Amino acid sequence: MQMTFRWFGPDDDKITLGQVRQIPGVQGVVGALYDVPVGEVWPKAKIAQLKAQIEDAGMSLEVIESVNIHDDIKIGLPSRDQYIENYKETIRNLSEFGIKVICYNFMPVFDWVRTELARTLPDGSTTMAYDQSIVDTMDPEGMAASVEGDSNGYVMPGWEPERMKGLKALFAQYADVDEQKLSDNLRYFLEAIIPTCEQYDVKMAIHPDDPPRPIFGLPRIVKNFDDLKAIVEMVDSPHNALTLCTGSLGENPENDVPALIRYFAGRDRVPFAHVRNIKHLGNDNFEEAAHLSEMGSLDIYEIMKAFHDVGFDGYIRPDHGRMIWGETGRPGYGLYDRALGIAYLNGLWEAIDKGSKA
Ligand code: CS2
Ligand code: MN
Repeated sequence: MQMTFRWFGPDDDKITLGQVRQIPGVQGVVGALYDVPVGEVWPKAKIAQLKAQIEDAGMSLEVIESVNIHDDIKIGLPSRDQYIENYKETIRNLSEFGIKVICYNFMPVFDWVRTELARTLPDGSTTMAYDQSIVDTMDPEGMAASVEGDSNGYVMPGWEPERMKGLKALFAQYADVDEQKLSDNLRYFLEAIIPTCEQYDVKMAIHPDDPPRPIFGLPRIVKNFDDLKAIVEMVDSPHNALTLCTGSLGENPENDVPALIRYFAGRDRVPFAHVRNIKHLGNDNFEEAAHLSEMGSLDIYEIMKAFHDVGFDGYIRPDHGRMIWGETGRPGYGLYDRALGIAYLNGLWEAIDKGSKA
């Protein structure tokens, strides 16, 4: 496995590449261009600049999270063909700079959803949490306002205020998009782009829905084993792959995360993994926990063992962390707790690896 760390760029992240470089075992940075509007081609000059910044700091850029998908592709509008052509050009441009994996999601309208971005835990740290009963009483506008108000001034990817202004119109466009239609539109997209991915050796890695269930009446098609299996079978190629996010999938207690890893990583369909722990609170509610198994509901040892047993050699990163030691910053993306997560994941991996050879 190759340990990586997500970084939001010099203007949008308090954490410096110099700090990232000092986390033991981090070789790669997971990056993106945040100033290219969704649907437009990523310019080579900007990709080159990002890559140079990261390499100057002694690390590499091989994973992009995310090249987002324009809603017209998800809705299936005639304009999707132009957006798909743009996407292919972005894939070609990224491949020129050595990018191996593109993480993306296919969630309508919103990216991940939380009802609190800073819930205080008994130890005084803060974490992100989800309460289904709040979502049930909120409308999408209320949710967008709550995320914006709670994010310490950062724009959360997927929650860009300009997009949120057009929420009503966007919801109207999705009115007749059910799960079947959304899957058909994903298939259309994959059939169009995977030949380009094969030619340029870039793997597309879809991120699961977070939380893995429909919200606000919008369909969700990346929630569980059956969904993931249907997606990898839509186009049977190792370039049509998954971002195995243990937290997103693990938010549903019925998902057996180590079994999902054994199945999909064992079939070479997981080039990129997000590892984090979450704590189930009943009634579909959860909060994000420290990575250590005993702090949450997921068994992180079993998760790392599943990756090791199938010979996982992809990229991995700690996903969200709590805010600890007085750190302030982008919710979920502080330095300290994610660095602790990396130390723990590396420790588990070393023990599993040496144990397997003893
Ligand atoms: C990420 C997602 O911050 C997060 O929760 O895991 O936002 C992820 O980057 C996207 O869903 C992938 O497109
Ligand atoms: Mn994730």
